[in-house]
Amino acid sequence: MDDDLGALPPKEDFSGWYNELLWRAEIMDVRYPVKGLYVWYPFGFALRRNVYGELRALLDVDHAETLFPLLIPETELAKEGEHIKGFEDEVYWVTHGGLSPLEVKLALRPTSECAIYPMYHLWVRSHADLPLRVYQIVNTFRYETKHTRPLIRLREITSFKEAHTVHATWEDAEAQVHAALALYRQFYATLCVPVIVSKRPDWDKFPGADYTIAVDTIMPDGRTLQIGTVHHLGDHFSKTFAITYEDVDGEQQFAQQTCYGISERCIAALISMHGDEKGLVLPPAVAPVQVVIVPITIGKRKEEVLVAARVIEEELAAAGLRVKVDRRDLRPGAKYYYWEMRGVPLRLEVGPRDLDAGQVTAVTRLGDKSTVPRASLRFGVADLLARFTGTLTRRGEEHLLSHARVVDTMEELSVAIEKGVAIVPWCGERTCADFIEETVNASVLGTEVQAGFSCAGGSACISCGKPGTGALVGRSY
Ligand code: P5A
Ligand code: ZN
Repeated sequence: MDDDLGALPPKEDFSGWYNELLWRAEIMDVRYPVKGLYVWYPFGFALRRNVYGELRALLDVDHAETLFPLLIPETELAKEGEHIKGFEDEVYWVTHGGLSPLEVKLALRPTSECAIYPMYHLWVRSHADLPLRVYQIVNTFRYETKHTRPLIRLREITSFKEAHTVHATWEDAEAQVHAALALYRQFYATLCVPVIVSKRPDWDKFPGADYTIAVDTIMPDGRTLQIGTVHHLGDHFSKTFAITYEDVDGEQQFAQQTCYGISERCIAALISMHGDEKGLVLPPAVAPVQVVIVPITIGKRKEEVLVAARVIEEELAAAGLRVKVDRRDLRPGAKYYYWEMRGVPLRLEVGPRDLDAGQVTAVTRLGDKSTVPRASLRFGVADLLARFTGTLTRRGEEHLLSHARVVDTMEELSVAIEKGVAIVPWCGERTCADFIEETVNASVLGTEVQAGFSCAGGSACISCGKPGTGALVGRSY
């Protein structure tokens, strides 16, 4: 057990903190002998199940879940010119079946457009089939050459949620882009993770898209992490894969498409945003254990305390909470430490004195201590958990605001970028973006920035002085 290892490295040393947290909280085991591939511990997997349960619930309202093959024939993957150009450096190839070379090489999907769209060619017939909204949660493979990191930059993305939609008109597809962004906002609100939404510059859009809108968050060290993207594909893929429908007048039309994806980076963001030097801090909505009960059994009323703990457990479980009594033969302090590392939002302590007073002692993962009357425990616990969620949301927003600055000179930008992101006026020209990027060693991430602060607009481009609008600049993972 990780009993007396003490605190984690300070969060200021983000990489050190993150790596040690992942194994001490039993999220990921990084010892698998292939670079960029990691193993989910059962506790991490329980967290993953809850997080993806929230995502599924949001999608299931008007999307259908499906499952496509992992292997894509080279002939299909190569069809859309921009798409293959964007991914060719990153594809893993299957070239043999046993000892025999394959006639057509097979790619491990880096994403599934070229697996799904040949089938959409068969599925989409008439305007009555539209809109079509399908998603799958699968593993995908990308031979990443940048520094790999668990949950953040993987060569096997184990939890790639990809949605693929088909529409009659470009405007319908655009409405879907906005619906997908609203869905992602709602998902991240459930995780209490604040986001910045912006439109990626043209040279940074998804290969084969008309445009890309990205969802970013700000990590503890001020660097951004792209935690979701929504792409308007226009008719690029429908022309390549002949996805056509018969319109109301009996004419054949090319369909308009979107796709959007989220990976386990959502879990990296969740962990990094809320955790502290004692370990994970998890929002109740996704915590594998929401309430842990620690019986204080010193003295001779041990049996009575254990019975009371069991009754409380049953009562809270019946109310739908994920609750656990820690009956292990350990000091209470060791148990506190153990569950704090695993991010349990609420700890209930039940001892002889609590029994006599008709109460339970409650301590949140952020250290707020109170007593809850035994008679109304269910409601007291629900209230504490709801407040806890509110506190995480507020702390997250404060983090975002304190790491974002609206500035309009290069000098201010170079100061702001050391702490986090900045919004600067930019004219939209690539040469100016290149100049900004070189000067402050950061990236122009996007435009039309939507976040919890107002952005610069209508002022002079900080590079050339021509009229500009607000662009998000930051250093990203
Ligand atoms: C959208 C879904 C796509 O692949 N096709 C289907 C589209 N978009 S994307 O931007 O390339 O990827 C979607 C999101 O996945 C995350 N991501 C990664 N996560 C971990 N490791 C990686 N190597 C990795 N690559 C991409 C990003 O959050 C991205 O926004
Ligand atoms: Zn300019």
